[in-house]
Amino acid sequence: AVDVVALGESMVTFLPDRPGRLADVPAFRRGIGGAESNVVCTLAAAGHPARWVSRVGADGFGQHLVERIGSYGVDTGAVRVDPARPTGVYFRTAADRATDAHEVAYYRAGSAASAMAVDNTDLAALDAGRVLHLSGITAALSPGCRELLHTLTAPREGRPVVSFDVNHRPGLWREADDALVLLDLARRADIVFVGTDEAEDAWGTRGGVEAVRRLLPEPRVLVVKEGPLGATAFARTPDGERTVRVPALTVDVVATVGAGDAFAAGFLSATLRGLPVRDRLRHGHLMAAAALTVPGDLADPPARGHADRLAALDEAAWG
Ligand code: KDG
Repeated sequence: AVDVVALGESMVTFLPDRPGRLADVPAFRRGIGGAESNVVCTLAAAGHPARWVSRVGADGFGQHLVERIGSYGVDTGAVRVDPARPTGVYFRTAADRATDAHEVAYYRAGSAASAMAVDNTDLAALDAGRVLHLSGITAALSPGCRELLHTLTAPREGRPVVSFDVNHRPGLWREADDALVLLDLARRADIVFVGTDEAEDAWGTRGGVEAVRRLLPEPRVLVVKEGPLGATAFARTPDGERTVRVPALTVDVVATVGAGDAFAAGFLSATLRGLPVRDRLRHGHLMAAAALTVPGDLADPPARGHADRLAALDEAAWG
């Protein structure tokens, strides 16, 4: 049985090895990116059977994505190859260490993944896990992708637990209303991840984490992240709502890219293992710390037993 299935576009990424303007970069190093595949790669590395569902072009970049993601132990059998559209790629400059300022150039409009739709995607493969992980990036790609997310999040018999990372990417939204679409999807999900900055950007929430919960009372579990400060989980239990906040680990940040995905993977891993809410947040922060200290999207996460020992450190160590 599969623990987690994720749907989303992945891209080959090109990263320079030193800071500077995109206009000045002479050479790039290849990596892979894609918020949802980052989540399942990290989960698979942590020992969870996981699957990635997507669409790639009939090209070397698509082959590379399938091979690299598969090398983490992720099942890629339901990935479709589109004979007519290319695999998306993107370039990212190295972040300024002080401000995290960087440039991103996407080449993904009209990509194979943007053509994902209800009638060309393996819906049975998507429904076969305990958790189905989705993100708001897919909703920005095309009307067909939006309809697919709408179908997958519709209340229905046998629906897996739906995990939704809002992942607001303002640069990708063109023809649809991002605020409305993302709010609707988040309200239909069981577990939602969102940053206070994203919520403010997309929905205009002011007043911190509680304001986000007031806007989004529906999800059984809502995780509101405050970057380096910490994260708060609002979890509905039979005895009422529990609110748990855990500060983030203090790390020397190399690049924030992929940290949110790693956080979601840690949180979901602990959720699948039935750990208490505080430990879910701690595992989220541990995985995020691993991703924050490497330049690209994906880090080698600590092995499960190692992560358990770190998560079990007492309150003092957790700040
Ligand atoms: O979360 C990391 C992603 O943002 C990155 O891998 C690229 O998926 C990506 C996107 O669409 O921004």
